[in-house]
Amino acid sequence: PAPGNKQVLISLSDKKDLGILGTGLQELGYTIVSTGGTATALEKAGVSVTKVEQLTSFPEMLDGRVKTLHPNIHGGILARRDQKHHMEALNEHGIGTFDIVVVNLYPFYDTVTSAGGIDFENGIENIDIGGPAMIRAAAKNHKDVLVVVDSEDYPALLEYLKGNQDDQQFRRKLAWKAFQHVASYDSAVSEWLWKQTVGDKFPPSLTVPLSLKSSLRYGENPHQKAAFYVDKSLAEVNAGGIATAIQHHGKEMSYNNYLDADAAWNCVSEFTNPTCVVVKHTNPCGVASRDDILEAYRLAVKADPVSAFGGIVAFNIEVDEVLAKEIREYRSPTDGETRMFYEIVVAPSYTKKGLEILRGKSKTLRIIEAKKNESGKLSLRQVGGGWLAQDSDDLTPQDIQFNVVTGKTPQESELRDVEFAWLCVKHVKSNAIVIAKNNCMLGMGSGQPNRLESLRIALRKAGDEVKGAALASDAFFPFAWKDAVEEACESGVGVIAEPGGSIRDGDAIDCCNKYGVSLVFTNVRHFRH
Ligand code: 93A
Repeated sequence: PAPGNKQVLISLSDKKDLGILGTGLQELGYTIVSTGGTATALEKAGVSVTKVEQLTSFPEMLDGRVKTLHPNIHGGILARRDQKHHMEALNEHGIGTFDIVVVNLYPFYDTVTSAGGIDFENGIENIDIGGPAMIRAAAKNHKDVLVVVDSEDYPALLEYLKGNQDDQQFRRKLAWKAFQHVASYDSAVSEWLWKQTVGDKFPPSLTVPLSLKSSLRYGENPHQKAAFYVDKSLAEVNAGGIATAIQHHGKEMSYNNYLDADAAWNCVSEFTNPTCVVVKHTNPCGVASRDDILEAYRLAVKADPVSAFGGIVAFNIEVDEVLAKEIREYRSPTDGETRMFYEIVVAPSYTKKGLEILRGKSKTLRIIEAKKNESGKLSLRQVGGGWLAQDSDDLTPQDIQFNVVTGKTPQESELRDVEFAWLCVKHVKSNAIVIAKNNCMLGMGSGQPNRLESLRIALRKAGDEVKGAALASDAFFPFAWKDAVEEACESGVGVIAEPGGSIRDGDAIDCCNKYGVSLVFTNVRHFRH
């Protein structure tokens, strides 16, 4: 272009808002250079375009593999405006500079994860080479080249161009975003290639692309800074889970809120019947399933009203007007007066009226709508200097054989209680004991360094209701078997479920036989550290 002429390079797979961008740039006097499909789309929108081929004097070749990979393009992006010899080199070869580069990449992730999948060759063809090259070049030279990879930034770009100030912060932010875009793209390609090599087998290739969702007010404690990142690959396909949940109302979610909401949502999602789970400090302290969700809610709170106060309430069914009223009005079973107070309500959906009523409960109550987590996801935890990876604990009671090992066989209803208690205990921090009856958790003990202590806490919480209930233990009773199993039997439970596998299993069986309690071995354990 003639000296002083401003030039922009646009090459987009996702052509959202392209017309607005093209028109805006044309009005600002930019010459627009584009690749095949983008040029066609711009012309359709009434914007005049110079085709890349006109600049390169080369046709798009090798089925489009080589379109923009040419010195006439990359020279115009990469030349340092403050270096005389760079500018002289451009002049010598008749290359014009680019002031703006707008590119987004072949939709690789969507394509390889599309329903039915695609074959290997097709996957390979969807790896964008020229696009990342332009984005990286522009981001490197962001001091003089604005780089845009996200259509949401078009308005800000046009605003910026209308002003006369050169804001280097704005340019740097765009460059940061550009490298994030390319990095997450390359992660997706590399993970896909890894899967093509080893299948879905463990260990996975761990290049999880994270993007900052929000800064949090503070971490676990007010003196700790904190932020929340989402797994970009999952967010892009709008997968379930707390990270992609919608907040309808209330105070901003805190670090601890996310942890607790996640725990509550994961637990309640396990159940198929209408269920309410109350969580405090990541442990379910009340769980109940009933055909009538109002009753389930009341029972879940009643299991431990003291802990439920200020807790998180989660449902696996829609919150309607009636349920919302109950949540708003329900008074603490401890004094029958104080209205229950919660940090968060989580549910898969809300009716309009239900939402309205909950909004009226308090200004701060966080109302969260979440989609069910997909199974088979990777779970990551940080330790000093590294990460531990495991696949998620997706076992359901249907996957488990409940083997009766005592003379006494549990009744049908006791077996159902065992299954219910087993589902609950999976979500309680180890050492974990859960006592349940008639689809309702009566007591739980969590996080104690010995199982006996957890047992005693659970028994105390269950009180007199323990008689004939089912008791589940997330792992077998070890050396203190005598104390623990005997105390459980003496309390009056009807059936005990535990994984078995201890060298003292025989003693546990003898003890249960002596008390006429049924013992069921599950052969799997559910540690949660
Ligand atoms: O095939 S490529 O790897 N080689 C290139 O030279 C090239 N130049 C642009 N991919 C290339 N692109 C990509 O084409 C861009 O990243 C963009 O996603 C897409 C736009 O193509 P079109 O304008 O023909 O729709």
